[in-house]
Amino acid sequence: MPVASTCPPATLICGRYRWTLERPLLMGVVNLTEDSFSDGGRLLDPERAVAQARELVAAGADIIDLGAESTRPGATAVDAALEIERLVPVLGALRDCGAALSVDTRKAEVMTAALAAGADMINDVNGFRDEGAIDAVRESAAGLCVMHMQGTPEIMQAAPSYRDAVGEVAQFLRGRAEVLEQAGVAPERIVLDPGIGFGKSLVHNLQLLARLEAIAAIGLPVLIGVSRKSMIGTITGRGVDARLTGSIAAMLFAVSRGASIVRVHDVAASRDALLVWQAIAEAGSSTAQIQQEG
Ligand code: HH2
Repeated sequence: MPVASTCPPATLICGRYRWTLERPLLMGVVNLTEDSFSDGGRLLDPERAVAQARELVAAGADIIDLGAESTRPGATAVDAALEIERLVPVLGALRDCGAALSVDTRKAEVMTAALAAGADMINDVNGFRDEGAIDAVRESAAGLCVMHMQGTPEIMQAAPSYRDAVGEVAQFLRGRAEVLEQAGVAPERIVLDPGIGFGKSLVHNLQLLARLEAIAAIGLPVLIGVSRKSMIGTITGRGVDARLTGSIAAMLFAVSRGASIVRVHDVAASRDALLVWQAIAEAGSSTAQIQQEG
């Protein structure tokens, strides 16, 4: 079944959660890794990870994205057993934290374990291309984030190359959504992500953000992760810990071009920025309506 080609579906289903997407959703990042580029090593202790997740929920996160393997450029792979060992206790402790629980993994085995431990969403930077990945998720009710990545984290930033980055990424995402739907996944469970920084140069990242409508036009909700990424560092000259202002600028641009979910490290600041953006955007659309009616 082809995916819809106009507006995103009115609802997004992620396990226990169902959203109507009238406002952008905030996904807060918690990395249970040694080597993530922004918070690696800080949250390996499950108690600290749980406390950090609870803080992000209190600050306004709708979704907590738990990752147990870094996907930063050059990162080394972690085996499935270790990912599961890191994730399962934290999922259990956060089950009633008040936000949907997403697990960032490429491995079918980890997806199965995460779903059994209560995950509401699986976020796959490899677009459910690993063997068994679709079978692991098809019969659940979990939301599925399909991300585009050229290459693998080990080599993806060596020489990213496209004829037409926006067209190729859109084609890939449309194709993966079709494969999932053909496997029996309801479109209301699917989210698409162009994968900023995953096998892309600065120019590719900028083109994808500038023309994000082309991805949104596929007709499924779009997730964007720009928070603290190297594209922000390259443009501003700032280190990882000083990229908040640049990250917020990119996030607001993305929501104005159709992103429905934003993946961020700094939830409190992002929430405030989104609230202000949304108040202005809503006033603009009601003024346009009054003028039309008049
Ligand atoms: N970015 C990262 C990881 N997972 N998932 C989606 N859907 N979109 C993204 O842009 C995305 C992602 C990289 O960020 P982070 O988790 O902070 O770092 P690391 O991969 O080093 O753990």
